[in-house]
This record gives sequence, C-alpha cells and structure tokens, in this order.
Amino acid sequence: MAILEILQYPDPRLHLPAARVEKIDASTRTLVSNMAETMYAAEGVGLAATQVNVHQQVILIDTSPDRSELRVFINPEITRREGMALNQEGCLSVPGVYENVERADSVTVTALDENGARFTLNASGLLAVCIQHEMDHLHGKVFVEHLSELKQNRIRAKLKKRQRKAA
Ligand code: GNR
Ligand code: NI
Repeated sequence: MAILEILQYPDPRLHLPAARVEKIDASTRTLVSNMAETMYAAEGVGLAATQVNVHQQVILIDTSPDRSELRVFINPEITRREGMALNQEGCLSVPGVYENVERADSVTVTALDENGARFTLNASGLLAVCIQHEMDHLHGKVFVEHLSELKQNRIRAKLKKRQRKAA
C-alpha cells in the first residue's frame, strides 16, 4: 500500500472531469487500497480519485466513528434527491476551511463496488453530504465553488499564501 499526495486547492487538476471506469481489475483494487490508506492517514471521511490526481470515477467514504465501514463507489450515479439541508463541510484539498453548503438532504446512489458488483444505497445525514461532495470532485468541482465569488477569492488567496510559506 502507499500514501498518495492529495492535490491542494487551487490546483487546476482538481477541475479535471473523471472518466468512467470501463474495467474493474487489479489496478482498480490497488488504487482503492492506496486511496483507503491515504484517506485514513489524513483522517478524512471521504476521498475522490480526483484528489490524488487519478481522473477516474472512484470514491471512498467511511463515516463510521471507528473507521471500520469503508464504502467504495465506482461510476456512481445519483438517482433520487430529496429535501435540502445546510451543512458545514471541509475538504482534504482545502485544509482549514469549513463553510456551510446547501445540498439534498437524502439521496439514492447506484454504483459498482471494487468487485464490479452493482449496488444501490439510500443515504441521509453525513453520508448523503459526503456522496454529493465526492461526486462533485469527480465532476471537477470543489465545495468552495458553492460559495460566493468573494468567499472563493478570499479562500484562494489564503491558501496560496499558506502554500508560498510552506514552499
Ligand atoms: O473529511 C472530510 N470531511 C467532510 C466533512 C463534511 C462534509 C464533507 C466532508 S468530505 C472530507 C474529505 C474530502 O475532502 N473528501 O473529498
Ligand atoms: Ni473534498
């Protein structure tokens, strides 16, 4: 296994759209295993392949308190959205920034698991938020793009300054 580098906003590679996975094979399972190690090491609740510069439709989520319920979604599609709720979100690609984002309250998602088996899941709460947040990543969208231009500009400036200092 390996810990992968997580791209940091405003890296333009975070805006590349992810391609569907045509064939789930050993290389897919290696990616999933490396993404899991990366997500747990970073203490994230979710991780999209886009964040580790792999532009394929692969998402991992574990919202369990003891980090024991890894969920893998390949080629995910949301087939139902219901209600709206405002939730505070953070992102491993936008460290230190927490902002409220409005999203569907509950969703139904259909996807393939790492063995290529199709499943359907009804999700609400943090899991529903995460599914939508991670699917945004696959479409090249970072959660701050739900905010006003003013807030986005401030966040971009803050992160660029921090990255300059760290370099
Ligand atoms: O770790 C994460 N926590 C989180 C909290 C609220 C809403 C969404 C998330 S996802 C985030 C990990 C991440 O950046 N996934 O892309
Ligand atoms: Ni994120």
